[in-house]
Amino acid sequence: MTRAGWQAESWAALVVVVGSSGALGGCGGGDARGEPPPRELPSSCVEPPAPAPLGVEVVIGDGTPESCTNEALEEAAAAGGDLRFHCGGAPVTITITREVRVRADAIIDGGGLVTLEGLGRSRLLLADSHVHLAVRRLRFRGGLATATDGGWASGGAIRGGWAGSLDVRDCVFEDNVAGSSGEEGGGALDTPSASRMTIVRSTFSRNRGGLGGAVFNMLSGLTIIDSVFTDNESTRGAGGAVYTDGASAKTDDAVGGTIELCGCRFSGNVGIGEGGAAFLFAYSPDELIVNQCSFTDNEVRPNAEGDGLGGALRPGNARLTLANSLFARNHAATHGGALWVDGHHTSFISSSTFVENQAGTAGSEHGYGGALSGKKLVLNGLTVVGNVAERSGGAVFAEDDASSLANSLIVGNGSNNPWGIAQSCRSTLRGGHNLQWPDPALAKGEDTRCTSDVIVKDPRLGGLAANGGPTETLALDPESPAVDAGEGCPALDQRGQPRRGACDLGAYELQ
Ligand SMILES: [Ca+2]
Repeated sequence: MTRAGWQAESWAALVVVVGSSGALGGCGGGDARGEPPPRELPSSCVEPPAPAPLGVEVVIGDGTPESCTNEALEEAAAAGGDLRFHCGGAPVTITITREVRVRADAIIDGGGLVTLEGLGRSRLLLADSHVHLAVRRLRFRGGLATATDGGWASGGAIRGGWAGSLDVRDCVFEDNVAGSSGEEGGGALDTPSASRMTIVRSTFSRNRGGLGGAVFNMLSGLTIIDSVFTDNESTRGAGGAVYTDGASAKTDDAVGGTIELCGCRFSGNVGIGEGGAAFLFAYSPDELIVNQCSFTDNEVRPNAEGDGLGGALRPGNARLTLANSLFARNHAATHGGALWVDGHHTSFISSSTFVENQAGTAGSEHGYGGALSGKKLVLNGLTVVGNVAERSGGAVFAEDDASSLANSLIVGNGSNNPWGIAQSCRSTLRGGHNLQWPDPALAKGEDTRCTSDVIVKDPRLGGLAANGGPTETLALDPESPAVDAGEGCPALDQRGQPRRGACDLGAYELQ
């Protein structure tokens, strides 16, 4: 692993998030001691501008399906330009038995009619160093990464070029495979270092990679917008669908990059060790941003050491701003049923819903944080319902005294330890304006209050449902004690609706 950031980490520079609810003003709690407040995330996903046409039009094929061949595509890709296909009006499949080398900047547009099919024998596209490659309206299927020129067997469908860029829009990736050894992966896509990967409105299904079942991104900026990841699997390690290791070319300088996911759907992905859906590792001052995403039914299985951390998400080693997202029914073999974070930097998590996630397996001695586990957690405006930890902290397992919880609903969470303690929270957190139910005093061993001032009442919540906005939420009954009980909530609720009067507890504002 390229983990230079571990050494570069200066504990002295780490800022502890201080204070009671008073420090949690604005959008989730800035820090009086100098840490900037969390990023303001946009209320709808912003698509990055597409690369401009290169001005050299290249047509592949003469109008017949037979003319659209591996060789014809190779010839066009070697010279680059604005490549399009002329293969007749019907969908066409081009079998790729020898990977297509993209040797100059290219925009390859399949027009929604072209499938590149590797039959499980060959990678589909490989870009040279410094090449800027864009693909549009293409389907990539059955690619297998091969170690070309001694390079890594990463990126089963496409391997981007070092110090170049890879821009993917309106594409489909199915059943691509990569990563036979070591630090290889990205069943569909791989970006080597000093590059940038952009993915918009694309779908990834059943891809498998050693690390990162679908996407592997090394020391490069990454933006994924409005894309869907279903049933991808990492076969040797972290990141069932997405794996990142750094967002900028160097890990030990002051230049940071960004890894951003917005409007994405992760469902049924399986990872090993860390991050059932996504392993987002970076090096501060890199930043991690997750907005308006849903993570449902993802799973992280144990690695050789027995760890399975973050059923959906395992961010790490950089500041995280996560908002307006849903985590439902994810499962971690050990800790953090939905999310586990190492706590080297602050994680701001707001206006999000965590439902029925699970940490640990019945009968196991592991299982901390049914929904959330980690350090330096700044939690504001969460609805955390029906999560289960096998050992401790059915809702939140905070490993430190710096984490805080505000304006949140902690309802019906449980822990299966024999003492009846820590059903919802491992410890009493900083912060205020929370509701906890059922009454912690009625637990067998007397449960911990998540914050000292919790309201203990039935919150009268609805079930998980489409209540407007990009992700599902749990609605509040107008008679709920959560209505107007908050202070200093994020400006918008999970759906993007404004607060009405005093803010309501949880991720949903009654309108
Ligand atoms: Ca209100």
